[in-house]
Amino acid sequence: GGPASLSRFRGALVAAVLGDCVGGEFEGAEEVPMESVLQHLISLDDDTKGNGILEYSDDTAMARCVVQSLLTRAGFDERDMARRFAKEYSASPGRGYGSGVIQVLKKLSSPQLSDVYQPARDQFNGRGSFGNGGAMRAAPFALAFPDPADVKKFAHRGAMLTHSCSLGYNGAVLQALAVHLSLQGALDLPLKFISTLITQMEDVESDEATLNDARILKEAEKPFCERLHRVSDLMHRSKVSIEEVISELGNGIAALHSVPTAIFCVLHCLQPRECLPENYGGLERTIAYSLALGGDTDTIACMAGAIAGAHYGIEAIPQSWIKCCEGAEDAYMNAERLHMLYQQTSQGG
Ligand code: R7I
Ligand code: MG
Ligand code: MG
Repeated sequence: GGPASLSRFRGALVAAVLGDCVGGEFEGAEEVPMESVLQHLISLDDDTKGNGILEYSDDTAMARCVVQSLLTRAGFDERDMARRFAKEYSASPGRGYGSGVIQVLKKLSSPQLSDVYQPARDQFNGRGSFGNGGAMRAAPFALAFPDPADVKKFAHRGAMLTHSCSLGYNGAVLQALAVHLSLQGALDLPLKFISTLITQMEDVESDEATLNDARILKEAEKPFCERLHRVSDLMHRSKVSIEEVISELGNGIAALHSVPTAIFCVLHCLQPRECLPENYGGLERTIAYSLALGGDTDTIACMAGAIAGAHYGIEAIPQSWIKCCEGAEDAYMNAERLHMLYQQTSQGG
């Protein structure tokens, strides 16, 4: 489809759910042989399975809250979104939430709370979390707001409800921007795609809070920019091993060690790769490759899925995979509603 087509919206939201559901199998595994990944993916084609056998985790649970809030309020409403996160957590606490964020979600359910951003600020001795929980649920912001300035602003605020460290919320901004660009067809020119992201993040990471957090945590001056330069370097190499990707970019639970990694997975899989089946299209390659990195597989595949889905569109996703994943049908339908909201906003209505 063309820029911002309905197919791209559906692709983004559905592939994010697939990445989460399919990636859950390997979350936390240190080494994942590609053979195991392919076996897992082939098992999804088995007709006797299907009907949502793979449950989604916190990644999708929270993204669904973001989607419902943006749709119901026709824009960003922090109190509404916070209330939905808290309600979702208390209804299904066993979805695999990060150990720190649980405290925030419990506090957010208190009716006495006056500032919904305060519980997140209290995390980790007042510095806030740098986990990837803000980034894993950031894609819907790109599907609700056509203007990249809004995408950045609201992805930031939405992440701040649980992640007040800049190394957490800037990961959400980066992920939302990547989905935004992909929706516009920007992955047709991969080198321009990565350089645009670097330019954007140069600006995002130039504020005082970011420079301060980076100094305290002994990271590069602009941590996400530095990682995106590494992504760009890896893109220019003729051969890159999984081990090199993990050591250069990471596969962990910190936003800094997973968002640039997810972006790399998408870029690397734009073309066929020796380690992946020839009959796989780009979307399938991206998901398979993300899982083979091990570590935080559900989240990396979820984020890579959103970016790749926005590029390839819904037609690139195997029906058998959709059938196996809890929440994929809902994502398909919600994508259409987001597409309508996005178009209303583009037309200034
Ligand atoms: O970021 P968050 O929501 O977790 C998301 C991850 C995804 O992989 C999901 O699939 C799920 O499995 O969890 O949850 P947080 O608790 O805010 O952060 C995740 C973890 O990162 C924490 O439990 C800590 O181990 C670590 N972490 C920190 N450790 C030390 N200092 C995050 N911030 C800090 C910190 O400032
Ligand atoms: Mg999860
Ligand atoms: Mg995870």
